[in-house]
Amino acid sequence: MQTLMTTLPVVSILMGSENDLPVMEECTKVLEQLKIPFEIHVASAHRTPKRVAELATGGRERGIRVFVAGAGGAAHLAGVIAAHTSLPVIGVPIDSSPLLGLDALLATAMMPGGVPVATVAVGKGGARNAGILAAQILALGDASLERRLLDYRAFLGASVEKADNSVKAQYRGRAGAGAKRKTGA
Ligand code: AIR
Repeated sequence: MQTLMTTLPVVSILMGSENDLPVMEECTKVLEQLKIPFEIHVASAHRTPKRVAELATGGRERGIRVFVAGAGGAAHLAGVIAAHTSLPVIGVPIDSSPLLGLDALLATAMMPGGVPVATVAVGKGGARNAGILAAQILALGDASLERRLLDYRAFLGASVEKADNSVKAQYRGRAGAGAKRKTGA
């Protein structure tokens, strides 16, 4: 199995506007946590279409293996990237418009047959999942990244258990908390 022994970027993150960064940072945080090198760009399918085409077309040559594209409104960024490369493209719909991301969700997800974009949820949760999904794709050829992903899952599980204990502690001793449901009439 081939291992990613490189510090060159393997994920390319594009966003339609600098205003998308607070959402897309959720993706960069996950990639940093999983030690996956990435590049990051602002490029717009409508405002800088040639730049988007160049970044997408040259991706494979730069060593990129997965694209993550976040955009809001008439969000064509992920789809345009997918039109220019055969590398996997993950689309993050961003809730930056008066339609709160429903427009971006449909524009990103509803690709014509033959040119897929793997679309995640709208907003920060989606951006985070885009990072994890990119890592899962890369981990198919990288056993040590697979281990880091398993550690990440374990960490998620542990934080839910911690939250469970914290909520129970807050309700301990309060009327009704922990009371057994009466059965029968
Ligand atoms: N956008 C930029 N070019 C094409 C699109 N769809 C999106 C950005 C951002 C929204 O338009 O991704 O979410 C508003 O961008 P701005 O720069 O006006 O704040």
